[in-house]
Amino acid sequence: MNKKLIRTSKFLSFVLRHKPDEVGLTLETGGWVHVDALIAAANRAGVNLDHALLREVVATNDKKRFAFSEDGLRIRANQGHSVPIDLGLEPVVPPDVLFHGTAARFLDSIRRHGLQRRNRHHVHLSPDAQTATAVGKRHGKPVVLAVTARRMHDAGFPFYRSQNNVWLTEHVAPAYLIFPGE
Ligand code: HQG
Repeated sequence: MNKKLIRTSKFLSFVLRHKPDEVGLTLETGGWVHVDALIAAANRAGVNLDHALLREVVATNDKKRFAFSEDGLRIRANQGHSVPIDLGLEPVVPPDVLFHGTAARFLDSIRRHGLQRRNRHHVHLSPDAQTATAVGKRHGKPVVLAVTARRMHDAGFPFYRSQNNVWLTEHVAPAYLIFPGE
């Protein structure tokens, strides 16, 4: 992604995940917003956006963060929200193990409280350790934890998978975490 696309992606994350009201938008059920309303709101806020740029950001986004509705009239973020919306995801059976990338400085707290969703809707889990390492690096010295997801699921905890292959669950208790070296 070039600089312009990254800047636009960050703006879209801000609006579609966290602060739609800052640009005068309200998200519909499922987190959707009309493409035309989004473009108008962006332009009012001094952010250059048109249909072509929006399509390019959605198509080239490194993590496939955004998706258009089937009719192409609406757009939403696939995951990562802090605003209370229901993505309408169906529970799915996870693989035996999923991964969570975090920073070394959070480990003591995670050992005590498990993985908490913090200000997002869900705890975010990765399908592979490599992706988890990249997620952890955003916070500091990366550490990858394994989550015994299937065992958790079988104990009654639902898992969801976003359209861009991020695994989501409410909370991961310490009993379902494997720390490096264990
Ligand atoms: C940590 C990005 C202390 C948790 C990524 C994480 C992901 C605790 C941080 C998505 C804790 C929250 C989400 C506890 C959890 N004590 N720290 N008990 N429980 N934490 O950014 O998972 O680029 O909200 O380990 O790729 O890092 O935005 O979550 O370090 O998919 O599309 O609290 O965001 O995607 O940080 O990242 P975040 P995350 P995007």
